[in-house]
Parts: sequence; C-alpha cells; structure tokens
Amino acid sequence: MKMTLRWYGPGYDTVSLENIRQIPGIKGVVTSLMGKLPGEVWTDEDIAELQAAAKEGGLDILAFESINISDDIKIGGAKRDEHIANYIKSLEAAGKAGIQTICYNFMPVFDWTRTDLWREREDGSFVLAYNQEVIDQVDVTKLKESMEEMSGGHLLPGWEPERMDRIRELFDAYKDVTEEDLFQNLVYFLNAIEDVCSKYDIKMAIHPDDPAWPIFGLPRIITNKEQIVRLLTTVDKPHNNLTFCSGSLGTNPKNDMVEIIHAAKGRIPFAHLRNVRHNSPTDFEESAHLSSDGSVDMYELIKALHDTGFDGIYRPDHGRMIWGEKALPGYGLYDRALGASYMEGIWEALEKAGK
Ligand code: DNO
Repeated sequence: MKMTLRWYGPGYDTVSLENIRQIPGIKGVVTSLMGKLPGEVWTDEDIAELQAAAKEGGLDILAFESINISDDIKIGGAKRDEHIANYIKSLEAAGKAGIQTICYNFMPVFDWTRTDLWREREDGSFVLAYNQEVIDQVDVTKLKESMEEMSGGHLLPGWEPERMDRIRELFDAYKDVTEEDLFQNLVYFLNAIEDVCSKYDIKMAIHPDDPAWPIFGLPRIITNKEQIVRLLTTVDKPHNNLTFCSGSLGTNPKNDMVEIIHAAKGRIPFAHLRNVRHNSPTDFEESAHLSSDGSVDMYELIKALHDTGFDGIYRPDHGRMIWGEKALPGYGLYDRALGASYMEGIWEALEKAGK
C-alpha cells in the first residue's frame, strides 16, 4: 500500500513537491496534464515533461488522476470513436512511461459538485460543503458564474472553463441519455480500450459519482454497491477497476462502504480516503479525516481495505483549509498531511495487530 498526494503540476498547484516529499510515508504523487481537454491525446513528450518535473521534486508519478473522458464518449456522440482512439494513444503513452493506474470518472458534464467551497467551521477552518436545497435552486445556465464565485477565483479541478462555456449545449446533448445508455457507453469504452490496457497491464479505476446521486436531472451510474458490482461483473477483466472514494460514496449515508470494499475485493487499485459529516438529510461537509470528526468510521474502512488485501495506492483526498493556508479548495498541504499521517497510523496498527 502506497501513500500518495494529489499534485496538480507546475503552474497549477500551490503546494510544492518539496513540501509533499516531507510528509512521512509519501511514496509519490498522482497527477494529470491539466491543460488537456477531454478527447485530446497525451503524447510521450507531454508525459515525459510531467515526469521530469515530479522527479526534479524527488517524487515519482504513481497514477494519472485523471485522464478525463469526453462527453462524446459518455453520450455516444459523433466523435466517440475518434476520442476513444485518442484515449488509446494516451494510454499507450502512459503505459510506455510505466504509469499503470488511471483514475477517471463517467459523470455527465461535470466532475464532483459542492455548493460551498469555503464553509467556515466552529474552529475557524474552512471546508467544502454541499446542500441539496441550494442545488435545487441553481440555474444551470449560470453555473459557471456561481462556481467561479464559490471557488474564490481558483480554478476548480474538474470544472474546466471550456466545459462550462458549453453548458447549455451539453445539457441538450444529454437530454435523451438514460442511465442505461450511459452504462452501455461506459461498457463500450472499456471494451474498446482493453487491448492497450492488457499490453501495459494498465488498471483503469473509475471514480464514483460525487455526490452519489443524480443531480441537475443528469444520469449518474456509479453511486452505490449494486452499480459498482454491475460494472465490475459486466466487464470482468483485469483492466476494469474501482477508485474507492469514501468522500464520494460516503455522501449517501445509505452506502455501507465496508460492504462495498468487500464486494470490490481485488479490484481496488486506488483509494481516496476522506471523511464526511452529515449535518442533516440534505446537507454535508467534508470534515477532518479523524473518525470522531465526521460520520464515516475511517478505522473500519481502512480495516476493510487491509482485510481484503489492498496493496494499491491511496491518498488522503480533500482536506480542510487550516492554519491560514490559501490553496485550491480541498487541496491544501496541512490537513492532507495530517490525514495521511492518521491513515498511516491506522495502517501500522492493523499490520502490527495482525502479526
Ligand atoms: C475530487 C477528485 C475527483 C476525481 C475525479 C476522477 O477531488 O476525487 O475530481 O479526481 O472524479 O476522475
């Protein structure tokens, strides 16, 4: 099991590799080519440059998070096969560079969604939060503006401005796409990339939808155990795997995440661990990692990973903004470092107790 931190790469991240490297137990970073649009090819040169930048900071890249999937692939649109061919080229380049874990998601239009990126807690820390009542009142045509306002001018990962500019067009394109269509398009994509994945032993690790239910009337298909098991069994191949994310699956208190880890045993090459505190049936916030601060029992989750022989990479995922830090929402240094140490402590205790 290898502890990592997400690093957004040169020019994007406020956290330096120098600092990341000093977190005890860190084995590498997970990163992405932030300037690439979904559907574009990642070349050998692009990847070599990113690897060199990480190396210069003394760290290896252990996974790509994410090589994003275009909406044409998700919708089954006119450019689907062209974009899949490009994706295969990107995987070829990743495989050649020795990067074998690829995190991605299949959420329509946008990645994870929060309504508040700077909610102040009692102790003066700031956290990401979600309130369904706010979402229900959002005018999707003004989503770009509201997100810019909420993110305090930071570029929010997963909400590329290019995508936001096409928001109306994208909503139209998804009008007739059902959950089943989306699922079948995911299966089509996974089957199409199987060869290149086998060639380089690449593990595709789908990230769950966040929050774990449909929003803005768009279909969502990776929200619970049944859907995850269906995907893993429909494409029952070594390249089809899950990024287990406690922050995403944990948004829905009905998800039994220990059960999900057991159901996906052997198919979790990557884990994102963060805690969620449910304040009401329609409101949650991202708390500190500690079990006592949130609604998720982190010990039970890490124990389930340990019990199922997890030997992939994991990361503390989002953290609170503390000690006056200013960083990308969720991606400061300090609280993620605390989270990483806490998890390493649980893992060490589990290892020693098992002996
Ligand atoms: C949130 C992240 C997600 C994740 C993507 C994977 O901070 O966990 O943005 O990287 O959903 O494609």
